[in-house]
Amino acid sequence: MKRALSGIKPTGKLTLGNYIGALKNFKKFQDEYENFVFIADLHALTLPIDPIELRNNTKDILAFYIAAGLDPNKTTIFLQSDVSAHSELNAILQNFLYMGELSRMTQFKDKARKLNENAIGMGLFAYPVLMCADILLYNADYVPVGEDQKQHVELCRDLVHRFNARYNKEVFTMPSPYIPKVGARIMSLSDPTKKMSKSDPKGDIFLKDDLNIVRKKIMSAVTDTGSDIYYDKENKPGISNLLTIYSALKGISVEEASDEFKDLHKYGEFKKIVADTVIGELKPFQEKYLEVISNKDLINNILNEGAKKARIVANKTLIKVKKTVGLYVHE
Ligand code: ATP
Ligand code: LTN
Repeated sequence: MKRALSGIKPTGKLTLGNYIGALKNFKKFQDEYENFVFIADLHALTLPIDPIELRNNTKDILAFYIAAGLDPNKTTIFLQSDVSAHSELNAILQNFLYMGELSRMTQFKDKARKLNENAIGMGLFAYPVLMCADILLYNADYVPVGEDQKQHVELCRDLVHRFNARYNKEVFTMPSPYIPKVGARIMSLSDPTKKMSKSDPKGDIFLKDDLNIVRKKIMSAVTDTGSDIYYDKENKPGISNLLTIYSALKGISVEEASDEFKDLHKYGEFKKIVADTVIGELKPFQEKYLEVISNKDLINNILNEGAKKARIVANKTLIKVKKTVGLYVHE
């Protein structure tokens, strides 16, 4: 059976971009694939973060996973730091990715640019190595992520070629990124030329926002001059972003959405329909989230069971890798 794996790091407040680009797609895999979804808490340490905030974010993500329809009986849901094989494989894989290629990663360049040179941690630089360990431990065939993570999955593919060729056997499975056709890069509502990002939260809709605020944010989203509603990312980035949000939530193409609105010619009316759609999606999601977040036993139970299942799969791969590279594995 094919496998899918993905994760989200528990930094900041999750946005509608995270939901459409990643979270919403995780459950697509749980009926037909062996599905692994984890909370990338070690990755959250790559930039300074308050410990209490990290713990709260971690519980939030778990509750979001369940609210987004992940079923712990079908999907192995776990915490990265609960499975020590991630750190162990990371230590081995560090030797198979190179400084040059890591320093070319867009995410690293973007984040490092905002820091003083003396404050760029090794973990931030080596972020994609740990991400490779995450993916390869589970022999994932598919990795559902938004557009910005594609480069990391591609680097992981390079590593698989390199590693398997070095040892002349198929040690690792080749992963493929699964990028949604619509909504892989949701833009900020206040500046539709910038990504909606939880580390730079301007014009973001947060998944926990009060629904009246969500409506206000959408109604005041920056749009373009004119009154026609059609998809044109270059000349109408604001309207195109709203059309993308609408299409992704409705499960239709942007062409189909443009067709629906071709006779409307009123941005206000259009925004109201988009707001209704987003609120319609977020309302049951938030209700489920509140149910889970208040149930500590449920959270602990899901994480304990998930960790047990994940460790079995991950340790098996780790032993195979250790043997391959010549580490002495004694039974
Ligand atoms: P940060 O800004 O702190 O780097 P982020 O908002 O990009 O955070 P991540 O934790 O890096 O969030 O991303 C979680 C998942 O959400 C990833 O698969 C990422 O590709 C996806 N994602 C993030 N932002 C967007 C967006 N604006 N549109 C679509 N997908 C997104
Ligand atoms: N880098 C990802 C989170 C992440 C991930 C992974 C995603 C860490 N390890 C493995 C898919 C597969 C991000 O969302 N920023």
